[in-house]
Amino acid sequence: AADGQSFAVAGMTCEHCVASVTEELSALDGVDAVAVDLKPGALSTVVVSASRPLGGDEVRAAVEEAGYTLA
Ligand code: 9UX
Repeated sequence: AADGQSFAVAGMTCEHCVASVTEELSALDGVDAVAVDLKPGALSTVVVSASRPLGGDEVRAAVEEAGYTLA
């Protein structure tokens, strides 16, 4: 899942955070894979691979639904 759109997410500190964000983003239409580079105390990098271009608003909504903030 190295290919995809990259987003910076604030507030993720543990593997449960990773699971929550991955679950929400995976539910978006066309998403094939979600890869998270967890950086506790900093901005984590989330790479979303999808069969279509993802809109920033839908990604933001999914991240916020999981309880985090799109930087
Ligand atoms: Mo537990 Mo990760 O509250 O924020 S899910 S540390």
